[in-house]
Amino acid sequence: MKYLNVGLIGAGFMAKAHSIAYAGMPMFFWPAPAIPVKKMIADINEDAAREGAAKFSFESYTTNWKDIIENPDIDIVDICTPNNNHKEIAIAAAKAGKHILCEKPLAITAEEAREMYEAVRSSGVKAMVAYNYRRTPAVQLAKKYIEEGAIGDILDFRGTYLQDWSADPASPLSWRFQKKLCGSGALGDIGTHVVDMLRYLVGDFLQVNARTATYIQKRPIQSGLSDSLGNAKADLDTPTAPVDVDDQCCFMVQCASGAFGTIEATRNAWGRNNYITFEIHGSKGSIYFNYERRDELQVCFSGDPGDRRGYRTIYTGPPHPYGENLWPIPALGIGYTETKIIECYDFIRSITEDTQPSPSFYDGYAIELISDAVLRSAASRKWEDVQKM
Ligand code: SOE
Repeated sequence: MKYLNVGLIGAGFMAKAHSIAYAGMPMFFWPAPAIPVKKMIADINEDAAREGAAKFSFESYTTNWKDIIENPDIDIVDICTPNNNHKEIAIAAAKAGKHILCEKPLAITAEEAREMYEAVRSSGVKAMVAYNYRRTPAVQLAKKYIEEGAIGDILDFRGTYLQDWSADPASPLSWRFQKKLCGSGALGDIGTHVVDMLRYLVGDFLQVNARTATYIQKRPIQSGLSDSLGNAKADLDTPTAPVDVDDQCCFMVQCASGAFGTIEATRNAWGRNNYITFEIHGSKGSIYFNYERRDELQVCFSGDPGDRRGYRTIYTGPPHPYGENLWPIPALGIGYTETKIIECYDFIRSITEDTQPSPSFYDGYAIELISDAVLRSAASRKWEDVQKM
């Protein structure tokens, strides 16, 4: 059995998701392509690093991420830090010959993403961006329908990612509201998940026309980098500081294929929690997915008899992508963890089979070019081209 040693940087929410995936992957995908070994975890906050090592079962911890890069035993560098740190860590890891799993969005600008993409291309390491939702079996089934031509030529689509954790003005100013740390707000944090899924399903984006809004212009300052995702409420007398990223973004998309669509993302939509949806209309049928009902894919075909035409629901299970390795009965339930376990499996497999992981840093860079075009368009109030790579 092959073993791959993991060094994970950042000990917050995503570290938990990735650590569970490293532990769980071989239990689902047996025989595993390789067993990930949780060697070292890093966090600049020593308490977080120590606690992370204990909680997530890492052999050791450090407050200096460079210890992971310089450790010759480490095979994989897993980047779960705020977005502004991704570039420096990823480039150092690539130069040290480590494979990289990097949380999304890849970078805070397209220019940074380009440098990261070039670093991994010239070093030849495997590098994946953690856009996990495309790995939901129902999304993979949608891809299969599209590739088989079941819904014909894609005409148009709409995608959403709606949450409400930042709708409360008492929700503090974490790194997710500061441009220099995150790059953009709802767009980069959650909109890019939908961009990844739709780019994967309908193809390259050529042009966008966008609007963004910042509804809550100031938020209470929080100490430290840890991120409560709206759960910690500040006192009324806590000093505030400006928010300089979007709370909401909405844009039209013109695809290279001719298909046309809309995408919206907000973290201020009361009542919506992890409302990731897409609906794709083709010349011969339609597909609808809603992550809040992620075991289901709804499909409708023009060839169905007229008196039975309409959306029907398929519950994913063993016959579907990844299904044989997951649970033995359809609709037993795919969760966030399973999407991360599948992501881990595909990433480890790309290393052991020497194949290109997907979404790669190339895809991560392509998504940053789209985000840059969205922000340019929101400022110019005009259609903007997505720059070529
Ligand atoms: C916050 O909006 C967040 O944690 C995102 O950053 C994740 O990528 C998303 O999947 C869950 O919500």
